[in-house]
Amino acid sequence: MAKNNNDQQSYTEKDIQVLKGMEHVRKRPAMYIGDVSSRGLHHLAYEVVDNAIDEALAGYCDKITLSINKDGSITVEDNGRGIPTGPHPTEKISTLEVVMTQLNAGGKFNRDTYKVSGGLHGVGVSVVNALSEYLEVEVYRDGKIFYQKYKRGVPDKPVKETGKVKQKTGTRVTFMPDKDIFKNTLIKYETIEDRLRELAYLNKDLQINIKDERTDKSVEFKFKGGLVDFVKYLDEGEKTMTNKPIYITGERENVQVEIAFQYNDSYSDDILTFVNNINTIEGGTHLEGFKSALTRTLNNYGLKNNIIKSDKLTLTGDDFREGLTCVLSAKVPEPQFEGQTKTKLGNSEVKGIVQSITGEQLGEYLEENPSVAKKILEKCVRAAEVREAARHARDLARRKNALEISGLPGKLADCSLTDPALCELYLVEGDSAGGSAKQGRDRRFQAILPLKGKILNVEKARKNKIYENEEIRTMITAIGAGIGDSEEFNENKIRYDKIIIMCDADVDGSHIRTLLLTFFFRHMKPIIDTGKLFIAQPPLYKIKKGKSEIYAYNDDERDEILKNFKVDKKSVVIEGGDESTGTDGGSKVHISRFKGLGEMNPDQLWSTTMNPETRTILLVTNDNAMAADKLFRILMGEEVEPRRKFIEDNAKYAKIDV
Ligand code: 28F
Repeated sequence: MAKNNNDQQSYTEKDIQVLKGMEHVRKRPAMYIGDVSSRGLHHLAYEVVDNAIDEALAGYCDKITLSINKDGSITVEDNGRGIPTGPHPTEKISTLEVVMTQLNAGGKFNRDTYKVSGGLHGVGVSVVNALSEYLEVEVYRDGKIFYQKYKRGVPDKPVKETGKVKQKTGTRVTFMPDKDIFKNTLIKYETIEDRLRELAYLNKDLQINIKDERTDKSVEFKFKGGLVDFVKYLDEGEKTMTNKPIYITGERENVQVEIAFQYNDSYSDDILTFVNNINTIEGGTHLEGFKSALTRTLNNYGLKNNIIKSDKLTLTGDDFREGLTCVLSAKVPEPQFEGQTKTKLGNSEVKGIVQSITGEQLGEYLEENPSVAKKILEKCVRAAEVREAARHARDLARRKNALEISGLPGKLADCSLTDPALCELYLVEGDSAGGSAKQGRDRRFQAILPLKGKILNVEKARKNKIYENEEIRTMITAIGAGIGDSEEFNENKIRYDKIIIMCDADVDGSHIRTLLLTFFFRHMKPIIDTGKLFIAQPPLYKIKKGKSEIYAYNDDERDEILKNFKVDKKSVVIEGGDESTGTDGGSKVHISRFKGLGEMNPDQLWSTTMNPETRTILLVTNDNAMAADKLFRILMGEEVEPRRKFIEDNAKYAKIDV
């Protein structure tokens, strides 16, 4: 009797503990999923998919489907073994319930897959459960269907057997993100598609299907070539030097390494790295190992075969990466993630492992394919020659600059404070808007750099052209941290905490914005990675009634304001920049459309677009480096056909002037 009582008591204690866990997740969701913005919301879906991927990595699942349902809920299903449903060895309830409701339950059991510790992934499906209005799980196992439903992480009833199945095994989870937790619960199809495509490339032969029941969009991924297909996809439309990517794979000390790469005739490189299927945007030891082996192996081969003449010039790592497109995927048992966004691999042993595997296999490849090897090496030598010429041009430019007193470009209206943490730099389209911004700003912490006309399209230009370009040089000097990757770019020298692109809200403005984004993405990526790049949001309309003035930032807002003014929309005609009027049975309503930033007077520009108290600025993130890279190539690259297709596909959504 006493024993029973004890059991009863510990069971309730456990219950309370579980409830407390769920409460904590709901109280501090950001601790578990990073944030409650769109990023965190999509992370819920990835978390569920990750569990299915783990089952695939364990070798028991080859198909995963995700659907975004009409009501906004998400269903993920796999054909794995199904989460075990029998009594849990220590918890007295179904293992399924333990997995779904107890924090870190997945981690307690060693599933022998490459689980992710730290970072955002791998928090467990119980976190998704806690942050869902409701969640339903169905397990197909032992010829039976098991079912349980939860509300905000709390089970409705015990796990129940609801039916029978023949042969079928697997797990199916449906969840509805909780509107009390997330600012916006709208799942974006494209975001899901980008990540799941990436996962399908990273896990070859795995079938991943997506269906959006709201729009009937759907796609089915299955890539037999894995990373090789991934690299081909990234280089779609590029002229490449090899007819298929070089593929390297190996395993050492339980670390699996898989790499595919090739060279195209462009001047930028694109290296995507992953650890346990997570995009390591900040790189890390795996990337270091690869770069080091690539440089050494190609350099040795070039010297040995007299393609590199050692007395003439020395090649740098950059020279060996010009035009390189590469995907590197490592599977690491206990990854340590570091860096600003916890996406930099820290495990020191991985460097040597990737380096030796790459060195050996690339060495063999070069010996076996001498004509390809020669082509690659000659390209690297050419890159070095051009780099030398560019350095020469830069030296000249620097000497010219030294003559200026402060070293800062004359066009820059700098702020008076010097602590970078407090300062902002506005990059402004055009001299007239630049003038308004200079007058309207708070000169203590806001610096203004007017940029005239269209800036250079860096996607089409070689490095020396980029350094020679006046507008670009001015930006580099103003920002103060140099240009290029970590070797040449010094994050600590960035002179501003925010760099804000301010362009007109028209087609030209959006083109200039894209050119600037391309520049930052290709040549100052750390600015994006550390969350320092923003886009200003100037208003489109000024609506005036009597003494009150309201600004509208888009057409919907304009209509909303007109509604509040009780103006019959049909009686208002809005044309170009003309002022037009409507009536609500008395005083007139004036609507003016701003043609450009230059049209606003300094006060208006300050109060609508620059005042930190009232403005809205959009943060430029690099959540999906791959998608961004592809987009920039399409929009800014040489190939006309993919660009035309992109514009046609997106004509309804975006106005892009290319
Ligand atoms: C739709 C999302 O979550 N799939 C999953 C499995 C399979 C096993 C498992 C998952 C064992 C005890 C921790 C089955 N048989 N899809 C999914 N498929 N979890 S999640 O085990 C969980 C561990 O608790 C599984 C034998 N071993 C493991």
